[in-house]
Amino acid sequence: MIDPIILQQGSDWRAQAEVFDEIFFVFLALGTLVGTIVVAYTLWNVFKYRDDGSEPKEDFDAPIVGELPTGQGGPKAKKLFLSFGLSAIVVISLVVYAYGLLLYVEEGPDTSDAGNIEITVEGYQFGWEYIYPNGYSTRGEMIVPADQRIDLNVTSRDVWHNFGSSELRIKSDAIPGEYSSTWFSVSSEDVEAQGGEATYRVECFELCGAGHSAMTGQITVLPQDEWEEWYAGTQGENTSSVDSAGAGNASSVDNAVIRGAPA
Ligand SMILES: [Cu+2]
Repeated sequence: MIDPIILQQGSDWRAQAEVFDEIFFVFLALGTLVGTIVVAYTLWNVFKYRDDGSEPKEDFDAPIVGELPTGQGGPKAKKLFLSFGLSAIVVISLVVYAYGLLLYVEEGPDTSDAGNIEITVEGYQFGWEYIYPNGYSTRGEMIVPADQRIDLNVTSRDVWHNFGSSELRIKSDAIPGEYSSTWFSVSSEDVEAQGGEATYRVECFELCGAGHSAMTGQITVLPQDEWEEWYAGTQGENTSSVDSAGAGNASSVDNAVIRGAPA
């Protein structure tokens, strides 16, 4: 439960995917543990209090609708309050813990000194255009550096879309005239693990028309120095008409040439 506070202050911040994986694991582990205890205790009681015909019928302590089962002298009531108490502690702890982590996911780590990179993501029927801080734009493929917080401002130029990458655990509405923001980061270890260039699939998560299923893209993460080199090469290119479809297509071609792969 101290985790979220450490996360927001420390420089050793984590990717959204790690945070979500941790929440998933904690809920899965606790759910399994509590479920096992409850089912085992129930089965044990079913066995212990089975009707073997030895108890006289007049002593039968039947539960009464609307009344707490106090039993004789109260030991059953104690158990009841104990189980309520434990459940409350577990539930409240989980709420506080998960909410703290989700606040971190919303806000993101404070890396203002490192100079965050802000990219505008514009959805259209049917594809994605990424506009970099210098005005350069690419289609289909977003190219970003490792170890850096990437801020995305997601919008659309026609209908409602939804920009997301399952692997990076990011997902954000793309609505015409509005900007919704999200962030992500990929560590250089992950880039290293994928052979010096990490790629993540991008999809549209809002049924937006006939080409919706083909509305995919890619996020490519390069080591910092390689990215800087690439980014320096985009300076002055395609800065005037990022909104025009023709220029966008041209940039996509340029991009394919530079990257040596189809965008
Ligand atoms: Cu779409």
